[in-house]
Amino acid sequence: MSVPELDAAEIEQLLEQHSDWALAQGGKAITRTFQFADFSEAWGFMSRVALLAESQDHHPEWFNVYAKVEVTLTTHDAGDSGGLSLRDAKLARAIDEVAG
Ligand code: H2B
Repeated sequence: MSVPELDAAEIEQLLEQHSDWALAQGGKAITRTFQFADFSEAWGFMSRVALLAESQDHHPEWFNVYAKVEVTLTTHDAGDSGGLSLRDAKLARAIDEVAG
């Protein structure tokens, strides 16, 4: 079922509240890169985020190399062909809290 897409003002607000995140995929996603001390810390972060994501039934796209984790959030079910929704804002907030 389709999820409402954020409008331009809501996306602007999201980026203001989560200033470490940037728009990606032509405005249909947000992305943030996390740099940790080592792989163990990066994987610990990913483990915590994975549990949160599963509990929210909303899952990140991510890429990990050693201590770096690139996270992309988008809602596949938003609008006609995917986009940003409140689900992404909620998960971004939770991820920021995990990262501290
Ligand atoms: N994660 C993300 N990032 N976008 C979605 O649209 C999405 C998801 N949809 N996780 C969920 C699961 C959907 O497939 C299930 C059926 O609710």
